[in-house]
Formats: sequence, structure tokens, C-alpha cells
Amino acid sequence: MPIPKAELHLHIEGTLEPELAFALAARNGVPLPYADTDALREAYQFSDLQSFLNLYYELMAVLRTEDDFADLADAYLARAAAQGVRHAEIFFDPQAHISRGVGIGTVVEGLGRALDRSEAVHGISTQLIMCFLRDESAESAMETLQAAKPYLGRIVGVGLDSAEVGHPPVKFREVYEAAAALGLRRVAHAGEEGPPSYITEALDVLGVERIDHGLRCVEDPELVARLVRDQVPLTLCPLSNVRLRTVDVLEEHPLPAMLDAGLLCTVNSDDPAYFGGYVEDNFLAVREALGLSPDRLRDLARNSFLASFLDDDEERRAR
Ligand code: ES4
Ligand code: ZN
Repeated sequence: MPIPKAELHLHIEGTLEPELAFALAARNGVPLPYADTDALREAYQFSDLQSFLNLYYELMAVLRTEDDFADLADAYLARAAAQGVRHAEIFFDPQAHISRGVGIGTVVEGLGRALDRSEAVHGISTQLIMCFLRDESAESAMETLQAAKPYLGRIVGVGLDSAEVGHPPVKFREVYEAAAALGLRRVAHAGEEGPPSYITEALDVLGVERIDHGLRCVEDPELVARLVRDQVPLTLCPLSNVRLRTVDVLEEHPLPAMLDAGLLCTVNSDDPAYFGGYVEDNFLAVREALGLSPDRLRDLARNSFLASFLDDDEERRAR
């Protein structure tokens, strides 16, 4: 049995498996420029983050109705349950749907339908985090935050994703201030492809309480010392890092050194349909490639609950 764990870095659109993509394409009459699922899978060869994002946004065309988002989330939750996930904090990208004429209400109500039955059906508690696309304007992010207002009962926090380099956290200062004023929790992708200074900026300017990825902190010893001192959680995604060539091979992933340094690391799946595995697959892969001991793996699972937005009582029940 896989160890019980929380998943804290998971883009729901990145759980769209080729089979479901083709089924939804047929259901909605959306043409896909791939002959079949094998041809689509062959496109899953990425040279960097942008090459992945191009396909990730292209395939979203098949997601159109509440049913589509409910089916997408149901499929993820079923797979996550089999991988030991007891709690999931799930990212979604409203702007990637709004720009295609799919309103945030369709997305949130559809996902919400699956999340509402998740505890009963899959034994997984859930929360939603809406992400802003950092390669879009701050004005667009602010409009998206306004559009989300009727749905904030379902949304625990905000995040920042998409193409990182050239889009520093400071660009979203006002948006994060507004999100905080609405009582939303704050996280941000930083230090995936971008420099360590983006991690510092996300903490100082955006007031985030978790860093998504954060891998490149290892290049800045002072930053590492701060992250250790403040026990800032990092949501690492090892298989993602290999597929997007952020690390050359899994055997060279800095996770063991990061744990040895005292960083609060968690292991997550990011976009599991694209990167070759769900969260337990990531645990097994780092165990094999990096020789992590059972104690280390238990630490990672424990960290996932510590770093979650669950309070102590909820955490005890989830474990
Ligand atoms: C993402 Cl791996 C990754 N990085 C940044 N933004 C993303 N959106 C979906 N997956
Ligand atoms: Zn991510």
C-alpha cells in the first residue's frame, strides 16, 4: 500500500490523459491534430517548460462543459486515491479557459461537483487554488480575481504559474495584495526555471507561504538558510524536473541534499498525465534513483501534511 500523503502541487489540467482528451474531443466535436492516443503521446517530448506549456494549452481545447471538468477531476481523484493521496490542494488555470470562452463558473462548478463527492467516493479531502498565468498581464490577473469573487467559497488560495523567466513575482504585487485582502492563501511557482531571486521576491513581495518548485534555491546559500530557518515548504516535482530538463537525470536531483540541509521538501506530481507519473510514482522514482531510506520517505509524506492548508484536526483525520 502506498504511504498516505497530501498532494500540494497538481495542475488539474495536467491530469488530462490522452484517452480522456480524445473522449472529450469526440463528445464536444473539437478536432485534435493527432491521429490517435499513441500519436499524441509521441508529442510528449519536451525540451523546456515552454515546449510543454504549448501542448498543455493546446489540449485544453477539449475542456468545454461542467461535465468535462467534473470528469477530469473524478479521473484524477480515482488515480490519486490509488497512489495514497488523502488530501489534495488542486491548481487550476482560469485564464486558460476564460480566453477560450469557458467561464470561471463552468470550471469551478464542474470541478466542484467532483470535489464535493471526493471524501465519500475516494477518501480524499480537497481544496482549490486558482493560478494566475504570469506570462499574461497583471491587469488580466486582477480581472480574473474579480471574476472569481462569486466562487471564493470554493477557492482556498491563489498561485502563479506558466512561463516563469521574464515574469518576476513583483509584476503581481497588487494582485496578491488584493487576494490577501479577500482572505485567500498565497503560493507561487518560483525557482523552477527562474533564478533564486524570484523565490526571495515571492516571499518578500507576494507574501507567499509556500514555494512551488523552489528547486533553484540551492544556488543561493543565504536563501537556503532563510528557507530552513522559516521552514518554508517547497513543493518539488522530481519527474517534472526531468521531463522539462530542469535536472539532467533523476539521479542528479538535489532532493537528498535539500532534505539534509533541513529544507521542508514535499514531493508532488505537477502535470502527471504529461510527465510520466502520479505522486506515488514520483515517490518510487526518487526512492530508486536517489536511494532514499524509508525514514526519508516517511519524512516526505509527513511534510506533505505539515505543509498543507489543513489545520491540526483536519490533518490528523486525513493521515
Ligand atoms: C506548469 Cl510544470 C509547470 N510550471 C509552470 N506552470 C505550469 N502550469 C502547468 N504546469
Ligand atoms: Zn506546477
